[in-house]
Amino acid sequence: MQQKLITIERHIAEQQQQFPQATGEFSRILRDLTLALRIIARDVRRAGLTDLLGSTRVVNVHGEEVRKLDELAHDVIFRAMDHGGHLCVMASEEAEGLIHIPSNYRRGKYVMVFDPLDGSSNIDANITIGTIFSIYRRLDESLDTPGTLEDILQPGYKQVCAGYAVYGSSTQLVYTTGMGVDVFTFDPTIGEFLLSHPQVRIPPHGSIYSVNEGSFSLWEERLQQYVEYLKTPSTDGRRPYSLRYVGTAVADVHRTLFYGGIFMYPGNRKNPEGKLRLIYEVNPLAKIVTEAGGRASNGCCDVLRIEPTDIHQRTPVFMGSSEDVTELEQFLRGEHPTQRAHE
Ligand code: P6P
Repeated sequence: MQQKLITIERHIAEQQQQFPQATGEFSRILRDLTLALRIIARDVRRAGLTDLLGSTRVVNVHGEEVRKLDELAHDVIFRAMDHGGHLCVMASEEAEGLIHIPSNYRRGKYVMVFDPLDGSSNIDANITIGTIFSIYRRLDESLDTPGTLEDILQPGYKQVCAGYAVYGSSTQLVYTTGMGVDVFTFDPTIGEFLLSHPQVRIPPHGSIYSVNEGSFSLWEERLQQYVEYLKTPSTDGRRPYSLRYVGTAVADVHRTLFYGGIFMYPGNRKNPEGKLRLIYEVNPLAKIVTEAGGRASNGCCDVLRIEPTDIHQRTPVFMGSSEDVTELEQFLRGEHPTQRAHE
């Protein structure tokens, strides 16, 4: 049967009808955000032609060189979102502290955190990159004062919306408001995101693992045992798994969402907390994976329950098919049957 032609605006409006008390403010946030994503997608696709590649020679708060597209994406999102009257504060990978709404604009009751361009190191090689975002309600909705750090430092389970855009062979927008995960594919001939994969569900287990195995020697022994287990042929044919690693979290998680398996960015002896940022990378991706029936763990518990203490704090993360993440946690506890045989 032919899929109904539904734009993301129509989809948001239909979802909103299920919340009688909804004011339409939330729909307008997503409308403004999708405008920013369309602009970023356009510039990403032309980057090679309009000298947007390369670096600004500026170093961000993390000591990483800011790529021109990083800076552009950050500015586009800020300019699309700052005047809508829906947000009281924002935070971004590209900004050290809180991003306040200019005093000449009305503030709203929502908070938005985002990674404007995830995968920056891949830009010059034309490898898939993405934009990640989360939306929360402010802690005290009776206020119309500027949002605070506490409004930003909310645990991931409080997200009212989470999603990402992935600039790959096509541009797709994946988002959830807690009623499942829907995927929209951008049609540049009409400038619309059209619903292409409604209510995506992640397979309960997969046959792909995704990790930078170059750090193997720095991992704790039980994680080494888990990855060796994945690579060891099994009599039921479920193993060995295949290794797929793009090096852009959005791309690796997007593949995991559709094909199943497990994506990992673990801590190691040099970086015990790993590399990925909890608030604007891990939590939105974890919300998507969890809403699609998967799991997202820091190795021992659900990342969405972590109480953040810093805007840019990092966390180890293991996310994907529920059975794969559960088996990983079993290994890290030293309780997998194959480990008892060794120990
Ligand atoms: P590594 C991209 O720079 C990023 O922040 C994530 O998108 C990605 O998963 C990770 O870094 C890749 O890091 O150390 O494997 O190159």
